[in-house]
Amino acid sequence: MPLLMGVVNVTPDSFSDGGRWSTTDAAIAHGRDLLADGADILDIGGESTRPGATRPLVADEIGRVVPVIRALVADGARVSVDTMRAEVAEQALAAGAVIVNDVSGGLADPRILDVVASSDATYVCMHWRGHADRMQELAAYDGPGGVVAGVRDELCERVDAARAAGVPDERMVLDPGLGFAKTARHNWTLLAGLSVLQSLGFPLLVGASRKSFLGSLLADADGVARPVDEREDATTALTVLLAQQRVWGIRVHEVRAARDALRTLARYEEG
Ligand code: PMM
Repeated sequence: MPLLMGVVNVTPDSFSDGGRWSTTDAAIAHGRDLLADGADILDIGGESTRPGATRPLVADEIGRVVPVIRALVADGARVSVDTMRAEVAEQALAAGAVIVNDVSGGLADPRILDVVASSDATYVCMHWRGHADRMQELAAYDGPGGVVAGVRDELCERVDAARAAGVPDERMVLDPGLGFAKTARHNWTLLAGLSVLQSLGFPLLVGASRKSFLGSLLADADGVARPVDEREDATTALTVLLAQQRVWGIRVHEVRAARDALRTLARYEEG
């Protein structure tokens, strides 16, 4: 079964849980709840990547994530840092994080690849085309093979960059980056074409939890999107489908529902 990565956004403005865990104490308590719910990994982030978000100062991002990482590592958690910045990754690794989850795949701050290379950390390399303030303008995939081939080819370029910096293949995980420079239709096409990305030979992480393509799928009769906190059942359905595709990891906000779904699937597969 895939690993469950529970999200701890230490941010005032994330789309999915904006502000609920923005203090150090609230974030640590939330991380502990996610562990109790069955998270394998806690993904701690201090920068919101919602469309249109403004970037925090580096020092503020470090101040948000490092104390939370330190406390949860001390509890025995396997911690990932969700950052695009080399300096934040460096401090997070020093605080005990063992995974660098870089939603920019090394494009936002190429030095992050050197930081990963000189550590033992796993590198999650996500498909990305630009910062939140302009990513929706970049959602066009006109080449042959459409979005699936486009994402595959651009991920391969990022893998080459990571290799060139010295990150070994065994420490890389790829992520299609649902919602990042992608329309709802692109996200569905990528989900249906995951096997193409899997054929690259790297483990895959997928983050679909609560994203807006689920809100539009579940829109009401007037076309009003289903609110973020009412997309959990659709998220859980995708958790089961992704587990059946044998992805390496699934990034979710509600770990208990995802864990229940994986336990059910595992028992079903046993027969
Ligand atoms: N999505 C978000 C943030 N970080 N990291 C990875 N690897 N994959 C994702 O799909 C991803 C991510 C945005 O969602 P959030 O605001 O709920 O954290």
